[in-house]
Amino acid sequence: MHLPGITRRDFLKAVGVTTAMAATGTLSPVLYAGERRLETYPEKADLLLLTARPPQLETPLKYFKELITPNEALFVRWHLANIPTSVDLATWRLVVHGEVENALSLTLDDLKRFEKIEYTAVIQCAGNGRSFFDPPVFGGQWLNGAMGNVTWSGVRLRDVLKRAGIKAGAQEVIFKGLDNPPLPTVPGFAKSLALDKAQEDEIMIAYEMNGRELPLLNGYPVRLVVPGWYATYWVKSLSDMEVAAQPFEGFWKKSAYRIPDTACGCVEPGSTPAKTIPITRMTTRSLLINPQDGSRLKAGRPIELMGVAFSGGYGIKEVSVSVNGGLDWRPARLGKDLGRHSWVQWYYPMKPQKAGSYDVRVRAVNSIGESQPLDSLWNPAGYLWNKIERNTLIVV
Ligand SMILES: Nc1nc2c(c(=O)[nH]1)N[C@H]1C(S)=C(S)[C@@H](COP(=O)(O)O)O[C@H]1N2
Ligand SMILES: [Mo]
Repeated sequence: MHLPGITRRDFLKAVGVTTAMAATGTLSPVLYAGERRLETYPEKADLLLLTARPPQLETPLKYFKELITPNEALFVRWHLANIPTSVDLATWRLVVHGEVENALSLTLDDLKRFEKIEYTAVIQCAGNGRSFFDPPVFGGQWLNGAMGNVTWSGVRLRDVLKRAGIKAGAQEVIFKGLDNPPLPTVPGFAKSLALDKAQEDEIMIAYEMNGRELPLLNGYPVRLVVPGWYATYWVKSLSDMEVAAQPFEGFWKKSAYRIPDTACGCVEPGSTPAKTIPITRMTTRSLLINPQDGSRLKAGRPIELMGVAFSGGYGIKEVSVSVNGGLDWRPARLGKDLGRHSWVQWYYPMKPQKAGSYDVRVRAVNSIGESQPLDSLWNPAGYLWNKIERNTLIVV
């Protein structure tokens, strides 16, 4: 929603204060976006706190210097305040029911008997970068830290569905986790995939992140992984899969996580789209990670810029860098290729001779030619952020 007549700073304050009040019932001025506290939660590193109830924690950019984001540093996002605080594997089951020949109730050990698969994939919240939209939009005011690059291992969703035996005429699979709404009137978190998508080779029920069990806040004991698509589909602490004869009409599909049904997924800033569709695949992005925006450098001293680039499942073909505000672009060198769902690190040598302020921009192109816009493409929910960002490096 567009808020006319409110400055960006007022808006961020308003959002933050509301969130803080929801969390604690009191006014806590430290919680507004742009001035966030670093917090340590169980199994997690020093992450930036967006909201405490439900926990929303963002990864500081320094962690993206690594090709793989450590489990402790991966961002956290829950929609509902009643999140699982412990899971007992003796009683935990993953159930499969609905339009199936054999309903299943699987222990974690049962699940681990299916063939194990593994790949590296970017996980990114659909609202990553939302705080940069202008005019501002409602929703979690993420900077760029609602993302990470993780090696996932687990089993194919398809293999589990096959064991259950899908009945003819079934259309979708509906996924639910262990989290519950705080009030019966609030819809529980559930997402669905059409059966043909659900049966793609790569869709995973993951029980490991980077070779270790999932942190509780990231969905222990298992979560769905839908590589290339935004994380809203990556249902955490997955416990219930229902094969349904009808398309799923739950709140999180019908009303939330929708984008304008236009070629760019965007509309005129501040306007309401005529028609919307569910968000799916991630846009192509590239970011400067080191040195960070605003850093000071010494004139005449060579430095290597580095960052990351990724796209929704098509790999990165090239990354170019401009150190003069977009006048000249030169190719960056790409690092190790961990597959089309992973991000790739890019490197670019810079030797600023003159003192002054350098406008540094990065642009990626994926293997099917998708790139990034110069100006932000606006949509009312603040999704798909992938504008070519402006970074300022100050040379002294
Ligand atoms: N059960 C459950 N799964 C969920 C959510 C949730 O609220 N409940 N949020 C989704 C959204 S919108 C995001 S961005 C990711 C966040 O995953 P992470 O906390 O592991 O980073 O989880 C997804 N899966
Ligand atoms: Mo999200």
